[in-house]
Amino acid sequence: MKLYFKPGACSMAPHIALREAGYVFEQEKVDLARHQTASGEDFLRINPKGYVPALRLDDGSILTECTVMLQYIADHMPASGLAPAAGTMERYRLMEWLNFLATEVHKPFGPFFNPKAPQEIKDYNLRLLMRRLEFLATHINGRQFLMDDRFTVADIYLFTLLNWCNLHGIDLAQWPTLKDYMTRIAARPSVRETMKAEGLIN
Ligand SMILES: N[C@@H](CCC(=O)N[C@@H](CS)C(=O)NCC(=O)O)C(=O)O
Repeated sequence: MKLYFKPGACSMAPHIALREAGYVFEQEKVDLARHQTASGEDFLRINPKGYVPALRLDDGSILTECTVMLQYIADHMPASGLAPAAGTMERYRLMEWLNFLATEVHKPFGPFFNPKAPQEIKDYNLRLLMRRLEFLATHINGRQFLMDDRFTVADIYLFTLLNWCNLHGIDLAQWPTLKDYMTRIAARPSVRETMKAEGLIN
């Protein structure tokens, strides 16, 4: 298996999940502006959508989309416990979280990474994100993880997204439950190893 990633981007979620689940895998950095991998491959031939993450499976095929990849990673290492079994109500709850994170938290961050995005769009999205973060802080209050005491791929995804708050001047200290949640997850060996491998921490 091989993960195509950009340091600190949403590809950090499958990266953490691969380590958390105990996979042996390869990884290759992508220069998204040039659509080129570190070894010089044309990334558009790997993922014509042009974005990370992309996961090359052992049969050579490519899987894209964070939420799907996270479930694939969890399902193929069931002992990791990173996702409840398919078909159970808990699994639908997990998918509910993953979909919420992808559409209501991940995407509104988009304009903040684009220097050409109009300020009105950034202001609008910031207000939206503040509401989502408020909701998440209330939900996590009194819980260890999104799904109570079960650590899942949804927590890995949320950690990856909340990590962007620092970059865009959103101070998580205003939600102590979110700040504590981030500290708890950042301390996991898989998270530290991933952030080291991506050059984000020493
Ligand atoms: N729908 C995709 C979105 C992935 C995405 O937004 N990737 C960003 C990094 S966080 C990216 O590669 N952006 C570059 C681009 O779209 O050209 C997913 O959920 O995996």
